[in-house]
Amino acid sequence: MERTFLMIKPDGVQRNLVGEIIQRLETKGFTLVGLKLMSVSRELAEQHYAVHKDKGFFAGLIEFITSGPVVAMVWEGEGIIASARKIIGATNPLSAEPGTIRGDFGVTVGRNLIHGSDGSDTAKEEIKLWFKDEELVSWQPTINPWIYE
Ligand code: ABT
Ligand code: MG
Repeated sequence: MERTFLMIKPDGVQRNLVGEIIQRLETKGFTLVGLKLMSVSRELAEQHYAVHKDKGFFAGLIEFITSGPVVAMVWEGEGIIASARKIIGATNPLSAEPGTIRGDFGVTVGRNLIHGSDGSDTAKEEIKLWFKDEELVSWQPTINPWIYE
């Protein structure tokens, strides 16, 4: 079973999309193993987006991510890293397919609603950056035999 880090950004929280977004992942069949509403310190935001530190949009991105509460989550499931990226949709919401979160609810790249880890190394790093071990719950939903053969 694979795990990924997903974070509903401040725009998703402000627009009351928390329930909608969680529902899409739940009904897909994925399992929530960590969840917290939190404000993001500048330090955490800069660590999370360190790969973009030399980009022109970095300062604005840090301002945005620290501007209001986010919902940090760890989800589990087979192939979840790539699958969650598909459910989320393309980085630029105008290019994201309808049916994806960004395609259905977003308009601009700087307000694209949700983050998802982009590979197994970044998923591990991001889970460690955002969650303590004891904040994650390992459990086997009883519905799983109806989701996985
Ligand atoms: P994240 O899931 O937030 O990492 O987005 P994604 O992986 O789809 O896209 P990347 B390239 O990692 O973008 C990170 C954040 O930077 C914002 N951004 C990106 C801009 O504001 N302008 C740009 O030109 C680009 C390329 C979008 C992402 N987050 N927000 N908000
Ligand atoms: Mg990214």
